[in-house]
Amino acid sequence: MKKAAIIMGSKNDLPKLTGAIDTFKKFDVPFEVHVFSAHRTPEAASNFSKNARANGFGVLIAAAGKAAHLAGAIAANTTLPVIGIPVDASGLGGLDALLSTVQMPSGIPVACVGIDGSTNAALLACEIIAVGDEALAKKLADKRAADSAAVLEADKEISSMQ
Ligand code: RP5
Repeated sequence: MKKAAIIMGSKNDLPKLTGAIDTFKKFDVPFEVHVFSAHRTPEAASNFSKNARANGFGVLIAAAGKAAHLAGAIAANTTLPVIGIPVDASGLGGLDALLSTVQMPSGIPVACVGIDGSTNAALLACEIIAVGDEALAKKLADKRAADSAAVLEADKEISSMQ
């Protein structure tokens, strides 16, 4: 199976990424976690990205806050799918990072999830890997079914209170 990477711009972003880490563990998707900054360690970020396909990765997640250019910088150096997570790391509530991540100029795509949306980023990464992996696709479908059942159960419980 192809690996996923979670790359964060600062170790201070790590608390926002537990949802992604837990999701990869839950679905048994192999992953690595790294800290590379687009502005503090541009060469390390670029080297990782340039070599990611040869190193067995199938999808890269890049999480950053403030003027968040990490996902774009990673995407510039690979044709692997890149998912950006805008992190709330400033007094602007993450809107700064959201706009920086989502508004990539045409030609270098970055798929952007919601602010601090690390669980969805990992689920999307799993779905990308599952395009070529039936067993993983089945696990994802089972999760959807379990989520649906939980909502139907909640409806029963809440509606019976009235
Ligand atoms: C971004 O700037 C990082 O992704 C982080 O969210 C933010 C602040 O970084 P630190 O100054 O806390 O390291 O590059």
